[in-house]
Amino acid sequence: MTTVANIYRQKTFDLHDTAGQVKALHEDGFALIPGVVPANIVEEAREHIDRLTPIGFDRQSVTDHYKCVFNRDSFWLQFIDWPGIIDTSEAAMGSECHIIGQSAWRSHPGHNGWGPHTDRIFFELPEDILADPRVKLPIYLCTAHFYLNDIDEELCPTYVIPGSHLSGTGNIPNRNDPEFHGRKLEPVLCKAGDVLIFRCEVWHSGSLNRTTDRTRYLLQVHY
Ligand SMILES: O=C(O)CCC(=O)C(=O)O
Repeated sequence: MTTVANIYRQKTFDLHDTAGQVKALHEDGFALIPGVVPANIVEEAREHIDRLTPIGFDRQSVTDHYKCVFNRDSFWLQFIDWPGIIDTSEAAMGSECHIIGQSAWRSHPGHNGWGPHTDRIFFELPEDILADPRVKLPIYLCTAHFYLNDIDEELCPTYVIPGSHLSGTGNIPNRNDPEFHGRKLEPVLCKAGDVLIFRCEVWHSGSLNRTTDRTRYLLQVHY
């Protein structure tokens, strides 16, 4: 009998465990969901990214970045309301939540996405208020990362600090190597077809593609 090593460093959730994922968004700031996109669609998505050409604010270099790809090809529409992911989005943000972007990335060898940040802090709050169990910070904005490669530490994983959305601030102290309640940024290692959904206040970062011969393919849906 062979055993498969567990590569996951964070808690993982079943695709249809909407309540568990929403609880994780409130407690950790993110939820990692294995096995969302089947291998054939992962492959097709990579091929579609390879065919994109830059327009407007898109850029191509060591990092290729294409915005709002739902405008380019109906292929991308399926990711907007992917079963399970859209259920969590709507349960977290309300049934009227809608998408505000869909970005496709190719991060080539040498891509350096390091830069711990929040995506948006709508208003700052003292940490002790957010620690009060009577206070539940509403979820206003989330991003889902659809990973289109197996992600190891060499292939520019996304980094997160669990619970850091409860800092109440986007002014991250010691920004290059931050810590929140004793926790540092940790890489999200995962498989092609996995999804990480995270709320905008969580401290997170891209990182360096240390490989010489692999490109990370990523699709983001911003709700
Ligand atoms: O490249 C990544 O994994 C992270 C991207 C990111 O931090 C962002 O788009 O805000």
